[in-house]
Amino acid sequence: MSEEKNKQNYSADSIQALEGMEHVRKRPSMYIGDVGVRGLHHLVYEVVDNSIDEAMAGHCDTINVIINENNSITVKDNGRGIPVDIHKKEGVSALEVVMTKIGAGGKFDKDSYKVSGGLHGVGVSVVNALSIHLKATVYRDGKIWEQEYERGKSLYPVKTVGETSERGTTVTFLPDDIIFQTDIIFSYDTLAARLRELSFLNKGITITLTDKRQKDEKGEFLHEQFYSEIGLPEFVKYLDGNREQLTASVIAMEGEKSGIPVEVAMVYNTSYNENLHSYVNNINTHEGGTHLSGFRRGLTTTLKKYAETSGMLDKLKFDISGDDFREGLTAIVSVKVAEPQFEGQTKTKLGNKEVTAAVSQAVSEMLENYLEENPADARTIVQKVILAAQARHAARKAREMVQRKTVMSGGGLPGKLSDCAWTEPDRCEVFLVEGDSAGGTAKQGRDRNFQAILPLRGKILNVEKAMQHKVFENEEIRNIYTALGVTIGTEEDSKALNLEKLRYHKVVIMCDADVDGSHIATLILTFFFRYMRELIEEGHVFIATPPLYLVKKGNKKEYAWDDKERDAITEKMGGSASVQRYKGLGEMNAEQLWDTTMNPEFRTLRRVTIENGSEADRIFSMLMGDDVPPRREFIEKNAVYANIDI
Ligand code: 0RA
Repeated sequence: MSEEKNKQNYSADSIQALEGMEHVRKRPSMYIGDVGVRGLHHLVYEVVDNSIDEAMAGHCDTINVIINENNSITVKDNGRGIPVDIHKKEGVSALEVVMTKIGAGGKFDKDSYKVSGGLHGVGVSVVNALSIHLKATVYRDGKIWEQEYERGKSLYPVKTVGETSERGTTVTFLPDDIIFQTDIIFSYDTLAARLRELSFLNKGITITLTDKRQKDEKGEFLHEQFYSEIGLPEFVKYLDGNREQLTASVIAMEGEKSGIPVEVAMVYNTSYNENLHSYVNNINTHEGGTHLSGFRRGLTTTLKKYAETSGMLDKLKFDISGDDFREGLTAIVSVKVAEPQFEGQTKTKLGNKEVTAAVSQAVSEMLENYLEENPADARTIVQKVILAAQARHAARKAREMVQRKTVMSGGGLPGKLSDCAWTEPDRCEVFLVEGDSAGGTAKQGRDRNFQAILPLRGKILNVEKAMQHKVFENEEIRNIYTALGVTIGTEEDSKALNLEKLRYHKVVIMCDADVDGSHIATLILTFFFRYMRELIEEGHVFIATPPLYLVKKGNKKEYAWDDKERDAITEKMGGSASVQRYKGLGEMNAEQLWDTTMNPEFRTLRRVTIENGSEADRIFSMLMGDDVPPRREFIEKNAVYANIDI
């Protein structure tokens, strides 16, 4: 009877398990965010996070990630190996439970401090459910154990397949193309950026990435190793590699406050940009939250106190604001929170109240010590803050002008804007077009009901190198603010955006398909990234893709977006087809521009996303900064048109 009951329980549980796995397949976005490129890469992070947890618990120091030839992924670690003994409650191997039960991960080891975990911390079973095939191999207790699955269902009970003196876990999975609405192709750069970030956030772990799809000149697979001996201070140096440091050393601390592990590293540079990156349990919290507030508070109070007692502020006629302390600052705040509450639009804002004080105290202590021990650096920093405050006063007027103009909607629109007839923002789009002549063509070609055109004059200001007040004084940039209906600024945070009155839900950057055009697109993107980041994060920013060629024969006309396409069309039309290379939008007439680039039925708009905030920051500082060699290298590596995958 008791056996009978057990059986019943077992089958009831396994039905539940099945339902869980089926639910993942029915509603994958609930578990991995989306079923596009981002969700696809998320699968890798989910598996790697399990190995990171094992490393954080002190049982593993090496993680190898391999992109296999068929775009399956292998993640191998040298940890203790997932347990394979029979799980008492489930009646099957613990490995099978971990792999096939939603939310089972980590259940066995309550004592271990499990703080990592992907965006949703859902566990490897989710990856299994979303894979055509997955194989788990465990090296443990002298034996090699194995189990395979198809779309989350085990193909056989866990079995031994050999003996070993090694320890560890290897997982190989091939994502299911029925689930994903994108090709199953992994981006080396995207994975590399995340693995590099993880190695900085978790010092002492060796993480490698190998791409078996690509060989270098020597016939070896593309390969990189990520390892950071000291963690965040190295991360800061890496991020600021293209900027000029104000002080020689990075200010860093690591400690625990109220049971919350806090790590901070920061350095001032000579730029005018603020670069704060924050993490909770290795997850980038790009909406910030309580840990970031704590950092700001600690920074402001400590620096202010130091500046006041030093007497350097005595002649200052105006207040110093929070912003001023962060101009030219690059900082990383990383905390580990046992039960993080994530809030905000993208669930990347930390809500746990107790964290603010912990981080604020940690930062105050670290900074006080640093300032005391490095008086020369301290003076340099305070001088920089004073300069920032002076510039802010100059900027205030400019900013108020932007605000005043933006508030008067309708009448206050820029003269150059050719607005659309409809007024519902979710139906409307605005094209930012380089130059008046292309602007004229776009104006003729558009559907004036829902498409507005804002021509921009030549190269817009490089905001990477400009002081804030210069940015707000710039006419082209002011036109962008007013045309979009976006307002800015509080005293505490002058760049705080208000998107409530956004007049168009699609903001399309339309530039020539050549080197100059991509430079201008990059300048505009840099502006959006530094000053209107939420606009990108909320998915409003797009890049238009005009064709490169027109292939004609008789009255047959076709467009081509690259050389391969051009050759295919030429061949299809049979010899003697004529090929016209578009050098710029200006060479197209209004009808052609509409057909190829503006008509929603046929055009391709590329939505701009930020895959990795810290890497995007580094790339913009490199592309738009003073240093030429790294920029040239990047552009050469990324072929003819720097295709910035941010
Ligand atoms: C729980 C308990 C133990 C190991 C693991 C989890 C583990 C999970 C993963 C996932 C990827 N790599 C991993 N490595 C280890 C072992 C507990 C013990 O041996 O006492």
